[in-house]
Amino acid sequence: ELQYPERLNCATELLEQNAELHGDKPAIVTYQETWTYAFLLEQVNRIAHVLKEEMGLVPGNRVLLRGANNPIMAACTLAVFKAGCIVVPTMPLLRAKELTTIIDKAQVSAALCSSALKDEMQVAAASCSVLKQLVYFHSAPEDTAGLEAMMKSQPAHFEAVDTAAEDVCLISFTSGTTGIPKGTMHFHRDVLAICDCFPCSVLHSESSDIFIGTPPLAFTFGLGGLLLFPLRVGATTVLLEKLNPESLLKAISEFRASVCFTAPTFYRQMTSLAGSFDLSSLKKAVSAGEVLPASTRLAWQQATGLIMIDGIGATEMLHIFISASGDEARAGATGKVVPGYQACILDEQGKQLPAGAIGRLAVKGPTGCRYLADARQKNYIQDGWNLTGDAYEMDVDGYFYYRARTDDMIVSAGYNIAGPEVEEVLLTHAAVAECGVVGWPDEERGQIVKAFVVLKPAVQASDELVKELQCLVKESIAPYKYPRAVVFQASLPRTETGKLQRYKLREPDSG
Ligand code: 3SK
Repeated sequence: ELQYPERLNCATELLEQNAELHGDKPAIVTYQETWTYAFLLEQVNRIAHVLKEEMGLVPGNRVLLRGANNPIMAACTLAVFKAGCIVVPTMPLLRAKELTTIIDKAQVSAALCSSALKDEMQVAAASCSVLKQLVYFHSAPEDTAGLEAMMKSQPAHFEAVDTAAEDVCLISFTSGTTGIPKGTMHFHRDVLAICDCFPCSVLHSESSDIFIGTPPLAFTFGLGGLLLFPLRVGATTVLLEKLNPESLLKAISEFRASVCFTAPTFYRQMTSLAGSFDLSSLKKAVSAGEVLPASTRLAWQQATGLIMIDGIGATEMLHIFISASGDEARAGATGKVVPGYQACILDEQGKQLPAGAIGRLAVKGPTGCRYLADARQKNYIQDGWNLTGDAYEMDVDGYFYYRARTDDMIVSAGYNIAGPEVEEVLLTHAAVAECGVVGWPDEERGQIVKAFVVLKPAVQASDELVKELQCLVKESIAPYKYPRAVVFQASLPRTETGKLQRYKLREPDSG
C-alpha cells in the first residue's frame, strides 16, 4: 500500500529534488524553448508569488487555468499547487457558457488564461461575480499587467504552502458522455499516487524517457501522461500545440520521444503514415480515453512493431487503473488491474460476478470519486466501489474485457447487443473511417441497431455500400447484431478529449 506523510505539497515532491539533483536537465521542451528543471522551478516560484502577493490569493482559493499544452501552462499548474490553491483546468475549446457553469460551480476566484483564448474568457468573466482576478499570459511584451511581466519582479524562491496530503488541489470537470458537467476533486496525495501506480508497474517509466502526446493538460489523461509522470521520474516532456497525426509522428522522430500518450483514433490515423518516419526512439505507446479497437491495436503493431499499452481510466479516478504492457498484454483485453487498485465485476444488486460474466466494472484504490456538490456521487460509489459506468467481463486470469458503456447496451428483440462490438466490425471495412453504433427506438423490436458511418475520403455513399456493411456484420458476428439502419455522416459528435458522444447520436434529429 502506498504511504505518504500527512503533510504534503505535491508540487514540492515533483520539483525540488529534480532541480537539486539535475537542475540542467531539460524538463519541458517545445520547438522554440527548453525549460530545464532549475528554470521550471524558478518560473513556478515566481508565479506562486504572483498568485499570493499580486493577486492576493490564499490557500484553498480556486484558480481556473486556460491554455494549450505549453511550458507556461505546466508552470501555472504547479504554481497553483505550490501556493496551496486549487487548479480548475478547462479545455481550450470551451465556450463562455460552459466556462460560466464551471466558474460558478467551482466558485473560482481567479483565472490564469492564455491571451489567445481571451474572447470567451472575457464573456464568461463578465457574467461571473465570483471571479475577481483575471491574468493573461502570452500577451504582448508591452502588457505590464500580463503574467510574464508580473513574474519579473518576483523572487525566484517560494516556500511551498504546508498543505495536508488530503487537501484538495485539483477540481477536474468531466462532461463524460452525458453532457452535464461534474467537478471531480483530487488531493495532493492523489497526484503522487497516480504517478506511483500505472507509470511504475505498467509503463516502467525512467528518467531517460522523453514523453510526448496529444491529450490536453486540462484532461487528467494529459495532465498525468504529459506532466506529472515525467516529472515524478525526472524525465523530459515535449509539450506541443495543435498536433495532427502527421505532426505527432514528425515530432516523435525529431525529439527522439520514447513514450507516447494519445487516443485510439490518433493511433489509427498514424498507422498508415508511420512508415515514412524514423520511430526508432519510440518504446511505449499508451492508448486511453476511448475503447481501443482490436483492428487498431493490430494495425499499429504491424506498422511499428510496438505492442500498444491500452488502459482505462476515468476523470473520477484521476488516471489509468486497468492496463497491461509488453508480454502481459492480451488481444481483446484492456489489461489487468494496476497494482495498488482492486477491480471486480458486479451485478445490478452489487453482488460480485464470477469470471466470464458481463457486469458493471467496479474499482477501488488510492484514488476515487469525490464529486463537488453533486447528487450523482451516490450513483458512482456503492459499498466502497467506484462504478465507472462500463460493462466489462473478467476472465479467470484477471484480464478485463470491455463490452460496452452500461448505457451503450442495445436491447433489440430481446437480444443484448454491445454497440462497440458492431463498431469494431464496421471499422474493418476499407471504406469506413469512423463509426458510432447506438440503439434506435423501434415499434416491433423495441430498439434496432443503427450505425452512423463516416466514410474515407473519395468513397461514395450508396445503397450497395449499406448492404455490404450489413453483410459484413452478419458474417462476422451474430447476425442479429447487424445494423438495420445505416446513416452516412461527415463527422461524429465527440467530446474535446475524443470520446464519442453516443447520447447525441441517440437524439431523434441526429440522422
Ligand atoms: O478516459 C480514460 O480512459 C482516462 C484515462 C486516463 C485518465 C483519465 C481518463 C478519463
